[in-house]
Amino acid sequence: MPDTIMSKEPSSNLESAMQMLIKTFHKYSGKEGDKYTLSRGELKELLLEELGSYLGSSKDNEAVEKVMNDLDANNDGEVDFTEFIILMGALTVACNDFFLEYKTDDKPKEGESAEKKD
Ligand SMILES: [Ca+2]
Ligand SMILES: [Ca+2]
Repeated sequence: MPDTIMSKEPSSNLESAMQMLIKTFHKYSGKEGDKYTLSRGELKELLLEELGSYLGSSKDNEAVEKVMNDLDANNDGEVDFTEFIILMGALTVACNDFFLEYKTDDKPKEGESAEKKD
């Protein structure tokens, strides 16, 4: 039962990360309309407040509209938790790709004073 899972203290970082995803979603989804889905406005708020650095310079309505349209798989104008988790999955994959690229290309870049590991 979700209730018993959520009432337990997370025992690992991964469990707390999962709880954070759920809590963050509901923090915004409960603001207007359906409590369990994100409206366009709620999604925008979540993206700007929680993922501002990922959106980078594209903090405009067009970018939010694009994300909304990409995420709203069933075209009901709302992003439900399943649709939201797909975005988080895609972003995490992108972060992992970046991490792997950085790891394999381990030599310090020119002009950057990267700390040397022994
Ligand atoms: Ca809502
Ligand atoms: Ca939807």
